[in-house]
Amino acid sequence: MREYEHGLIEKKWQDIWDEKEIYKASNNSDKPKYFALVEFPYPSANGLHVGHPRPYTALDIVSRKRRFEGYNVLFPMGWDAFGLPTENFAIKNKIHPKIVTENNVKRFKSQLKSIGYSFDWSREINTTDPNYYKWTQWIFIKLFENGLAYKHEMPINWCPSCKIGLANEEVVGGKCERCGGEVIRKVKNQWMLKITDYAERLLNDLDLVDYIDRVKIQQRNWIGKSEGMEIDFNIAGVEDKLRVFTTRPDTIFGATYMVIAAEHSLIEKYKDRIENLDEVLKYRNEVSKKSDFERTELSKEKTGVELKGLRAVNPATGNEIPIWISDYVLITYGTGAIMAVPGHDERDWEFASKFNLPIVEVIQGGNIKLGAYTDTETGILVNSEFLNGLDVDKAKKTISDWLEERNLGTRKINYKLRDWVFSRQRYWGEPIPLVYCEKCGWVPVPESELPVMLPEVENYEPTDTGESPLANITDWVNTTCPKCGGHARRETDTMPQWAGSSWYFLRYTDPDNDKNLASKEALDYWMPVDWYNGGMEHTTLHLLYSRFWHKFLFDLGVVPGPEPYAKRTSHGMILGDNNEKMSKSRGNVVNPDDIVMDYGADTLRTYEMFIGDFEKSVPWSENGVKGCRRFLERVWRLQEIVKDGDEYSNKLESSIHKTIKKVSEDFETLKFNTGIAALMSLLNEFNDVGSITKKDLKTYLTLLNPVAPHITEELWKITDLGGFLHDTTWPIYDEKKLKDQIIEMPIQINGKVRGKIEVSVDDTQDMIREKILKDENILKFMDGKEIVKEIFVAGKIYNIVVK
Ligand code: ANZ
Ligand code: ZN
Repeated sequence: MREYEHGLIEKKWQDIWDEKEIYKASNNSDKPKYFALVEFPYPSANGLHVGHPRPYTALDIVSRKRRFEGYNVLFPMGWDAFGLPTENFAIKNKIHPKIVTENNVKRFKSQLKSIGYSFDWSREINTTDPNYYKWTQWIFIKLFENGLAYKHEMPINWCPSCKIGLANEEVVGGKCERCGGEVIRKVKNQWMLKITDYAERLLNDLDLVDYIDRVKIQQRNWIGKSEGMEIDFNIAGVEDKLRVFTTRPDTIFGATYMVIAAEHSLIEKYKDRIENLDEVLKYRNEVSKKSDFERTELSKEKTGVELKGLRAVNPATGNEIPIWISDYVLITYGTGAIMAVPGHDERDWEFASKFNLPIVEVIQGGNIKLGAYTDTETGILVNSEFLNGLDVDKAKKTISDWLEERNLGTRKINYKLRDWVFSRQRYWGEPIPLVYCEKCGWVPVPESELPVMLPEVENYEPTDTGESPLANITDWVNTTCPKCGGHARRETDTMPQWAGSSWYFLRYTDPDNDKNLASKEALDYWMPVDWYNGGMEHTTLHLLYSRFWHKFLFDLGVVPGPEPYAKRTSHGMILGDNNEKMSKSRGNVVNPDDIVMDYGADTLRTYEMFIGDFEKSVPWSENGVKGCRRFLERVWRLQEIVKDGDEYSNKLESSIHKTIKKVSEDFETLKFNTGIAALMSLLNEFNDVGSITKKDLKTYLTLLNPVAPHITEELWKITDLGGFLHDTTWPIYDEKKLKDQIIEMPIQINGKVRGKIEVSVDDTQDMIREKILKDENILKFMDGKEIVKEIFVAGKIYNIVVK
């Protein structure tokens, strides 16, 4: 027997598969289709990380299994290559981002190829390819034409010392990630996408798809639908109102003060009336530096300042109540102002307790005495005049009608979901394909002129003013208006990294199409994606953004259904061996290249799937890798015990059927680890029995193949199982054979077990009696006596009484 030389074997089979194009999907096939998708990677300068192969191997297993099951499988790969890390790397190393991207893609691709994934590389896409981003721009224009893209003043994170706008991820605890300086908010006019128009559909259509629960829950929470009321509170002494959003209008008699967000327009408007303006402005300035997250952190001490000189009037009680400014109310939600009900809202309670504001109980069983939040979703109204005695639901309805009748409020549904800030003042992104004309306003670039190419620039560093570096290229910026022919200026903002990934799966269906983003036939055939696996960190951004674009394209008649992904699953992270996140600075990064080199791609794949529960985070262990390598070496030695035979070995038959069932089910339900464990224990049984038939081996190699495709294909060849493993079909189990076929049946003589005999589960009592009476060892205990009674329990035991 030759040694198990993984290097030679893996390279050899990768070349053969490539040459035979067996992973190429056809757009024209009689087979049922199966579209398996993994999130395409960002080709960073660090190369592949051992975290990447976990989801890729999982869906490679599913794809390989589906091919065996007779599907026409599309399992594609590409590059999500625009974005900040490349741009920053380019600036630092003075290499053009295009070149950086090319180099990184080359490296990623060769790494992925070395792991033996069954990707259809003929459909490779790259979001930075003009033939690709032409269609990203096309979709943007359609959004614009349909009123879903608009310009709006939005605060961005701004580092005054680096003079650049920062992405949220680049702000760490309010400080600039690069220089450590304090980050402020700067208001910029930004392109926004109206994802909120789709909030209700994004929520309801979760019922149409098969996503794991935690993904659905996160999406629902992120969309955050709330039903309540907008209520107007008069401001005493002026003809103006302060509008609030509340989900609890029933508690209005307990509203003892108001709170507005730091950015609320009331402050500017009544500057002259506010007696302590300096104090208010000082507080507002402090708050402006904090992110929404920092502002609303529950555990932190409440802060705020009263607006002296301005008071609101509670429309239910007629009482004048103070107005405060505090960071716990956000400008970005509801109306940016609240009626505070400290008797029944925890944040209000903390605030009122700190600043000695009156607390009134309006629902029995509130939290006044406890000082901790109790459930006031149910209960009976008190201290609330005409609401007294009603339960919460009735009170809500009564007060809502009462307020609406008096034009003091309207029922309102709010969503936590915000419109999508779509502008970046950066170079390495898709140019936004619009021009601004003094006469015509914003005008889209005509489709025939797409793509608007990202121009070559000398310097792609961010500008001092916070504008995109594109703004400095006057030749490019100055253009003519497609509508009136007059002078116009191009938009110099680029799109966010999320743009290219919001529709990429569609392009895989027809990647070279230059007339459409993909042909109707291709989309009708392949969509929706049958199974999409990706990280939990993408649940609320990428997953929601792409569902939004897909719904929009559905409304345009471009795609055949309302949802892009029929099924969504998510994997856990792979941590360093010390249980911390792998990172350069912690020095615990494992390079998959080393594992492929030293142990082989099949070992890497097996280990990544065997490492633990696929959905949980798990630490890397070099010993675990070694264990998987030893397992494959034992598989390799199966060639020494295989004998001819077209049937399963008697002694192994039921174990094999059981393993087929277990592996088939586990590979469908994210339990790759227990599926592999079943294959490990079947291997032990093979070795215990000492010899196996070709049929035993065939089934074994087929089951293991999706996990370890190279070694199994090689063994198939060496042991002469006929043709290629990749041409075989997935084994099926026989329900009837799941029970053990051969068992060792204990034989009792006068109440004592005196021996065991091997019987088949189908053997009749007579057949077994015959065997017993031939067994010398057992006959000894009968001592020539006469059998007076026999009790036979099929499949379990044979009792004999002799006298
Ligand atoms: C009075 C009240 C009484 C409230 C009570 C709650 C409990 P959800 O469910 O998340 O939509 N709120 C409204 N706008 C806000 C903003 N911009 N920043 C911070 N808080 C805001 O929560 C709605 C509730 O959150 C609203 O109902 C309001 O407080 C607060 F016993 O009004 B409530
Ligand atoms: Zn014009």
